Amino acid sequence: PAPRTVLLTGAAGGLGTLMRELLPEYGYELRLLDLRPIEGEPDAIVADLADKAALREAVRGVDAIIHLAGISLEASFEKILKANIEGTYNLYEAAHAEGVGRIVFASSNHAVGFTPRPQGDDPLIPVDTPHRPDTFYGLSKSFGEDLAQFYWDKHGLETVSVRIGSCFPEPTSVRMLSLWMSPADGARLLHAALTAEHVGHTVVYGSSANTRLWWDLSSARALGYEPQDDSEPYAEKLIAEQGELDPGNVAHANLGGHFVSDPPIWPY
Ligand code: NAI
Ligand code: 15L
Repeated sequence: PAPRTVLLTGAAGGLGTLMRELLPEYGYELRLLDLRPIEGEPDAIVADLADKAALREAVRGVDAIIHLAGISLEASFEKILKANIEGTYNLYEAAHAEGVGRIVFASSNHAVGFTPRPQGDDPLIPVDTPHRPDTFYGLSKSFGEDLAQFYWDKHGLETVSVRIGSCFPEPTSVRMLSLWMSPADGARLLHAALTAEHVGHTVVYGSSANTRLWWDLSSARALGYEPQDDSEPYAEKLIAEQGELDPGNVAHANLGGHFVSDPPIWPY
């Protein structure tokens, strides 16, 4: 049966807020969790991923989990270790202990951020390209994907790891023209990841059907994902403002963009 009750971790964040609005239309009942309280959501669980007892209780009885919580930019290894590496492990342990069947894991393009972006007639980046994290942050996403593979092989806990590009209401850079995932397509992809049968551990790229796509969406489409959006209408204005990407600039040459050289730092 299709999952109905879904735990959404990181529900107070940017993506969590967008998905809280869009996913109920697909019939899900969301249980929300975040480190921070969420205005207008008194039932949301306020807990740290470090709190194993709180996680056990939070996952109890849900059909699936969408795991967005964690540090979403670059930070010290110690911070990343606590929130993203140990935190994701704690969540998987809780899910396994409570018999939750599936997790959709918010991985990132930064797990493979040092992969050169395609230029000219180069092929799209395949989903089985080797991990090439561009930051400690990206390294934690590579770890999360391996953790997901391990819990599938060892315990039969399924995961779809979504290497999200840039999911924001609009693309705001020339790089994002290639990586943008509209919020509506984000909800479509999460819905596909929750409902496709027999996913084992599947890795997919998360973006809209952008004209300037850099990566191969076929494993996402195989889940039933049919993206409806394309960043191209934003291209003319962004390129006029920012110029075309310069292949000689290291911050433009790889999938991870400026994360490879000058990553944005987590402010907390
Ligand atoms: P965000 O930073 O806005 O939200 C992350 C949320 O996680 C925050 O509300 C924060 O309070 C919570 N959090 C952090 N540490 C926690 C902990 N120890 N315990 C409980 N909650 C904790 O990030 P955003 O943009 O919403 O991203 C969500 C997820 O998707 C992240 O895992 C991020 O790495 C991933 N992602 C997002 C992309 C995007 O375009 N928005 C692109 C690629 C990956
Ligand atoms: C990410 O992984 C970040 O969480 C998000 O804030 C964006 O910076 C995105 O990658 C990106 O590469 O644009």
